[in-house]
Amino acid sequence: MKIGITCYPTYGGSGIVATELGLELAARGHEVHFITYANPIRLDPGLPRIYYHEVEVTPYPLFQYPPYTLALASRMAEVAEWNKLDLLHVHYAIPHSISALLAQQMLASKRRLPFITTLHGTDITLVGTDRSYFPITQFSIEKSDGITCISEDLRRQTVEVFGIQKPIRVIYNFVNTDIYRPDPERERARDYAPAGEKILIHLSNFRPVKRVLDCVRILAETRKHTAAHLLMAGDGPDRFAAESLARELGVMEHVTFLGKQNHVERMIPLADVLLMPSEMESFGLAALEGMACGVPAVGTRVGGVPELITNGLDGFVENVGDIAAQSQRVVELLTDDTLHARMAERARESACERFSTDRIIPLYEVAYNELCEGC
Ligand code: GMT
Repeated sequence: MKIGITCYPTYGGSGIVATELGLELAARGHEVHFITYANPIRLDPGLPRIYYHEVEVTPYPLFQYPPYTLALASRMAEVAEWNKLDLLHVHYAIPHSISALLAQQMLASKRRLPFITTLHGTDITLVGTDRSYFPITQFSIEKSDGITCISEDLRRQTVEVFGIQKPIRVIYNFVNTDIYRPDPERERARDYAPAGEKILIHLSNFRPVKRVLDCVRILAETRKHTAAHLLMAGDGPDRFAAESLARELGVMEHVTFLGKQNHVERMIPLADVLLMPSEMESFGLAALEGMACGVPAVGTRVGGVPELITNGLDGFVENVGDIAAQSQRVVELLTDDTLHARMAERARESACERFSTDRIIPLYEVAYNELCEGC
């Protein structure tokens, strides 16, 4: 098939999922056209059957807000026509679904161009429910020819909050378990923990919803019981506050702020435990990447996380903001080698058995085929 993919190309789970989906589809013989305003971070240009079409948004003194949604719609219609795309697949409803709908209408007299919208979380739970975006989000989801979302919990919320009548298919996020895998050598761990301290890792965009300050608090609590070092991968609005808190709690020398990372698969296997203390997480891709690397997560009982982590089996989930309980789980994992080995093994197994590319990508192919029947 010839598939157009649109996503946010910068750091964020939805863009990562969209990019990796495109790479996997191309590897399976499909032709994939990324239509985005920048090259998606995990996209290696030059791979077979992968094309990248940049969306240019021309500024003009009259435009206080350059109309990206319209520039994207124009580019989608052009790319679809010139490359004879079978469908568009947009990730994150706002504004990508509306652009796809416009592109579809622009081409309507010439050909049918169905589009599928994948909901990722904050497009529904935070941004979509904002008063100014609610009606357009609802409209664009209803107008999508196909709708998928990344957890049962997100489907429930989408139906409850937006009253969507159309079927919403749950397709869980996935991980390439050949790329994300344990590293028994863990050579580079010594760079961060020269005295053999255990390593905690957190990965996110450091937005308030991620509660990155909790990671610093958990480290400080954990260090009262056992030596540990925290790797903070990513960047965003709460980084400065996290650094300040680390100084305040006297643990700054035990935290490394790594900044944005393009190859998290090289960092995660260095860790013993992954921290995901989020306020909300519709899936929790970082935890899945950790599980695939044999790094159990201590996360929170929110959104779709309990669908990913089976509490007590392949990781732990505790209540949001309960630093004592989350630290207690971290300490258990760092001090009980038998527990850690068992959980690390189960985490890897869960990633391979439930969320591998071999299992999940065909579900998207089925959705595409159904969408294009009668094209
Ligand atoms: O978590 C973010 O702030 C980024 C956001 C996105 O859309 O890029 O992530 C959402 O999509 C990810 C990929 O499907 C999910 O793994 C995350 O759980 C989800 N984030 C939230 O629900 C907060």
